[in-house]
Parts: sequence; structure tokens; C-alpha cells
Amino acid sequence: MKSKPLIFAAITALFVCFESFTIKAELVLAAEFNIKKDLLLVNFDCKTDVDDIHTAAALITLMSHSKFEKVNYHAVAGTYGIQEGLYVPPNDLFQLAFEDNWSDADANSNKALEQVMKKVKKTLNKNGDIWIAEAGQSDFTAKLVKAIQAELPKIDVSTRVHVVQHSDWNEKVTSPESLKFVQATTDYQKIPDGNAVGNGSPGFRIPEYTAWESEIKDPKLLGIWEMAVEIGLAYNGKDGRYNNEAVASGGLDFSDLSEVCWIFGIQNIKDAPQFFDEYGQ
Ligand SMILES: [Ca+2]
Ligand SMILES: [Ca+2]
Repeated sequence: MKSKPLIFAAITALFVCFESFTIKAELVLAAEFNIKKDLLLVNFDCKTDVDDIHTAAALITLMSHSKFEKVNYHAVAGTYGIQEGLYVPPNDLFQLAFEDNWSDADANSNKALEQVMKKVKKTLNKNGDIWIAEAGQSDFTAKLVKAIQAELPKIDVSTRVHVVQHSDWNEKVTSPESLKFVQATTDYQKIPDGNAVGNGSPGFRIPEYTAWESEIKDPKLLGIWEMAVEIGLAYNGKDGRYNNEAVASGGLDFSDLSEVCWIFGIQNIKDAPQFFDEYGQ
């Protein structure tokens, strides 16, 4: 009878081993982004909603986490479509958060395209894929795809360029030709809206939420969040810009990060508190 606990222990060990193998296999399957060779592009319109500003802080928070610190990423500001209204200048924040990893399409769209193409070419030539999270419209992506087709005609854009969009409004204010073109040429994925909780993608819009102040311990990240919240409050609803009620109430809106979570296979995050709990540091 002495061997009974041993057998039990062996079975338990086997079960634990099998279970952790299953979890790992699921993670690999869910995350199609290949950290070793792919490029993540995050396109921010910054017009006129201030939520992109919070999304930028959330993006660098995620990219600073040990799980994602090796990700090759690049942010582009000013990738707006045909919407009316004023821009929310993100330059100080983007410089602090992303340092060299961003381009300013608002100041000079062609120069931004050139800078992005340099990274895109390098990635595609080394067999990596391009993943684009649209924090706004797809007009800049349309330009980018045309440049890829012209400069790298052998690349199959429909399997190598993945575009993720979560918002009906972003699609509506992309110029119709650009939207049609991007949808027809790339691997275009429409996901559930990141402004709502419980719809299949994370919901990162939360009124009256200030707990990030204690969740973020890293001084640099804390400074970035403080600046993002300050810019958000300064420009929200100002001079005819969209009035984001979550931001106005002292909360956060980084809804566009739901696309980045989708790309990395971490779309099981429910909401902002869970995001800070797991990835705040
Ligand atoms: Ca946006
Ligand atoms: Ca939003």
C-alpha cells in the first residue's frame, strides 16, 4: 500500500505537466505575431478624440513588459482620414514614450511613409509579417500598401500584411477608396469594438478611473501616464473636438489597444483594471 501515494504523485505530476503543455500550446496558437521577425505598426489619427493619447501610454506600458520588450514596433501619428475637426498634438508624449520608434505623418506624411517603409522592407525581406493596429482610419495604410506593391512587387500583401480595425466610425471616416483598397488587398480583420466590455475583445474605456496611479510603479511609465492624462484633459472637447465622456469624468480610454491585444493573442483581458493588474509595473 506504500506505493499508493507515489502513484498518486506521479499521476498528479503527469497531469500538471500535460496541463501546462496545453496552456503553452494555446498561447502559441493564439498569438500569430512572431516576436522574432514580425513588425507591429500602430497608426494613430489623433483627430479629434483624445483616446489615442491614452492608447499611446498603454502601448508603451505593454511594450515595456518583459513578455513584449523584444517586439519590433513603430508608432505613426497623424494617420487620419476624412473627418473634420482639430488634431490633438501628441508629439511631446510620443517623443517621451517611443523615442525613435515613431513617425509624424501629420507634419509630413511622405517623410513618415519613407521612414515606415524602411522598417517594413527590412521586415518583409527577412520573411517577417507586418501587423497594423489602426487606432484610427486606414488612409495611411492604403499609402503604405501602394508603396509595398510598387517597391516589393513579389510580396503577397494579402498574406503578409495584417490590418486590425475595431471601430465602425474609423471605417466610416476613412476615404471610401482607401478603405475598399485596404480591405481588398490586405489580411483585413474587423474585431469587436474596444470601447465596450464583454464583447469578445478587451474593453478599455472606463469612466472615473484613477487606480493606474498606484498600479504603475516604474517612474518613466508613470511620467508617461501623467502626461497622457494631462494632454487628454487639456484637449478633450476643446475647440469643437469630440467630448470623450470617460476622459471628462476623470477616467481613461485606451480602446484602440484592444487591437494590439488581439495581435498578441491576449484578447482575453477583460478591461482596464485587469490590464493594469497584469501589465502595469
Ligand atoms: Ca483614434
Ligand atoms: Ca474610444
